[in-house]
Amino acid sequence: MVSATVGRGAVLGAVALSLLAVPARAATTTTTATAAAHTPATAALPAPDTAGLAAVLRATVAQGAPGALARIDDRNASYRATDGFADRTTQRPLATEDRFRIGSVTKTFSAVVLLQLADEHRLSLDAPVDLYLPGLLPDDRITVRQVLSHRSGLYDYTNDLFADSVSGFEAVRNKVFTYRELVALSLRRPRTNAPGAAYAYSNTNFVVAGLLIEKLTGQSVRTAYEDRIFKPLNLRDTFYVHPDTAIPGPHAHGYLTPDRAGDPLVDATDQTVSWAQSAGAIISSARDLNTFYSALLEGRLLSRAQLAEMERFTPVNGTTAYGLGLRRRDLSCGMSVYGHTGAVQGFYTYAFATKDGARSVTAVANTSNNGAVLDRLGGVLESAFCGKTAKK
Ligand code: REY
Repeated sequence: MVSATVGRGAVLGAVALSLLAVPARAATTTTTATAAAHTPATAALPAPDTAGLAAVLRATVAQGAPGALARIDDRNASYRATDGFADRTTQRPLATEDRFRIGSVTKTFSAVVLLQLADEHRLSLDAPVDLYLPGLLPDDRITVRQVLSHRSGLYDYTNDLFADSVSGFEAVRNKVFTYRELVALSLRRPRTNAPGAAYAYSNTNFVVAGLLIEKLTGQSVRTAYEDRIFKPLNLRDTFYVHPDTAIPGPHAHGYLTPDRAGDPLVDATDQTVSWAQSAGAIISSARDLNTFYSALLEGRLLSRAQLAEMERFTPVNGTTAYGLGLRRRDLSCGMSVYGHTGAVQGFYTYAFATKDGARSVTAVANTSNNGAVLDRLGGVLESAFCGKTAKK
């Protein structure tokens, strides 16, 4: 079902009302749009392409995701769409309110905590990590900034853990690692580059970030996230439960796609995510991630100076750049959006917002290890920010 409401919850009209029959999965697509009665602050932005959004989710499910959801928030407006199932066993349809594992979107939260500490003059971005954590890393030239921008050269130990996706996952799903154990896994391998020399995405960097947070605050990362971000922004769907294995409250199940074509999906919902922790273990919802990125980009979490540091980007490829725990994606309509992607067993997430934070989108598919699903889901950014002008 695709429907729209305009005004603060008042149903004024249906923009595009249709029933999508998907007999094979008996799933529905629901788009609910709540647009502001007054001129939106993002007047320069085209209206989101809600039909395109529903089509992207349908295509994502067609590629093998049990379900997919998207939520766009545009100041007073909210557009929501879902397709497919939250749970393949009960066949409960996915809801836009469902909680999920956000994977590496966690990295922005970790970077925010460290940049707040920089605001408080308790951390210097250009100081070596060694100043705060003596002897942790074998190269005392590696700086905090290099770690947060994936330019440290620290090898990503998850390449080794998940060389075989299913057996690798099963081997760690109930494990509890210390941060230092994860760093030690990385240090068994040579560095990928000299400090600062190149961008190379590595979870090890944000494990080091977690250690820095704990060292500098004297608190667990959980307390730091809660006190500095979850509570001030009233993120009621957002949790850091490590080493607990369950997602609290209503949530999507996540299904890991095996490497061998034809093998059944693996329900990966319950796990410690200890292999990622401050690099990827937060649980949240689409509403909360939109609130988070809007607040961040509107300057409500960091000083202007630290936000500017976060937004100093290193090119990654033709359409992506990386700041400090923050990605930039350059869209076909010429606009750039800011946020992060996440991949944890069972869940792919995109969470991005405009530079001024006025419009944000979060999209989730409840499978992973499926490149076609990830590619399709990324189309949500074009629908959300480029509107109908998006290249298809
Ligand atoms: C870990 C493996 C991917 C996921 C990763 N995630 O680094 C971080 C992120 C937290 O960027 C797994 N892939 C999958 C494999 C590949 O097992 N053999 O896709 O579920 O979010």
